[in-house]
Amino acid sequence: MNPPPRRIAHLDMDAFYASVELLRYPDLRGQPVVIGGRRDQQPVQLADGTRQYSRLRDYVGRGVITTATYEARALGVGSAMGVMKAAQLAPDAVLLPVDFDAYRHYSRLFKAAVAEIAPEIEDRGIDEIYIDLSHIDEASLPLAQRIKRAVHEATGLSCSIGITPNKLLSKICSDLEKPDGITILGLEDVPLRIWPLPVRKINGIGPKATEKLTVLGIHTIGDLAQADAATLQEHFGRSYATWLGEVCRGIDERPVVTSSEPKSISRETTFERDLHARHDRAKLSEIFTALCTRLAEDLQRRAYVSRTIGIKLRYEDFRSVTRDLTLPSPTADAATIRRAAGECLRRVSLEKKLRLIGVRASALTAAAEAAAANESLQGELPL
Ligand code: TTP
Ligand code: MG
Ligand code: MG
Repeated sequence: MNPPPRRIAHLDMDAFYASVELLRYPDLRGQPVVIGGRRDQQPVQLADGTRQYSRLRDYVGRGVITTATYEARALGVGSAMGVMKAAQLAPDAVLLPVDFDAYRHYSRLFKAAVAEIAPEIEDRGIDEIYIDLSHIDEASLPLAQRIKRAVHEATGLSCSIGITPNKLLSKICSDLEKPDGITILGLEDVPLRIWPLPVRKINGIGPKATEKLTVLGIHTIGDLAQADAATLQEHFGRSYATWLGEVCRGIDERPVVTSSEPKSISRETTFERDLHARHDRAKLSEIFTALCTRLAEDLQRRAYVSRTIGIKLRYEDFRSVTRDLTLPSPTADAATIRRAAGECLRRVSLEKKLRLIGVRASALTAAAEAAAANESLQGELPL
């Protein structure tokens, strides 16, 4: 069996710190706002219930802007700019102090919301993640829309998503239609969509390399694709030149590295029409077995074994029940999971019709670890 073609998303929150601030100061929506003040720039609540905000023009100090709303960016203000310099461009813009605790809170919320839909996540910092969508059976556009909706429901915030065959292109794409954008590209779109972009859009071509490329007359990614390999090698050395030659063609094989260990992996399905355990027995059984098989495949692909198998049922009246069963030894085997889930099913009422059925594997350990533990156990057995 061939693995499915890679489908990688990059998701980046829009004007992240500023957007979190607007959640608590919604009266600032639509205005130029920059984040980067000190505590004494905290808004003041007035007796009449309105708030008084600090303005850039009143700022004195050496502070730097972390980010700005898109309205402020339209005035030329942005990340990493000195606050006093920004004050010259946008004197009336509102200045707010940073609140990292709040940003970390919303960072956790949006990542958890995405993980509910697509658990193979590589954390790339406070406001961005890569997501491996290769094993999700849904077209890219509705999937991206569903992820954006989940993020918005969990946080009230918008984000932008790029979906392509690899991390390199997805990182570029999540930025192309910001804010609130979705950009989906295949390798065949690289000449049309990627080549016109400046070389610095490639993650890994920094200011220094950009400057050297400019001197060589290479401004766009397309210029880079046309460039003479020997010349590049002469100026950048072999390995960086080889890398430049690949990235300008949209080639990038880096895997999505999921660092955080999942607590559980589950598969569930909502039926097109409610099903009854007795009358629709054959159909239900088929769906149930398929879920167990897919769960086993999820475990195997991610190299986990599970000790606790559980089920979730949602009845036609939206009431849900769960049951689980702990096994004598961890497994990633479809038939074992199916048997355990079947045991759980015997312990719930099947009188009412069902809307949804799900299977969950928890108490996970890395398969290699479990095998090693098993071996050392056997080693200790008296023969
Ligand atoms: P970014 O994702 O680069 O920017 P952003 O989310 O503010 O805006 P965009 O819509 O273009 O993605 O960075 C995420 C957060 O990291 C940003 O809200 C503030 C912080 N940050 C800094 O503190 N300093 C910086 O120089 C940058 C670039 C970001
Ligand atoms: Mg962002
Ligand atoms: Mg970011």
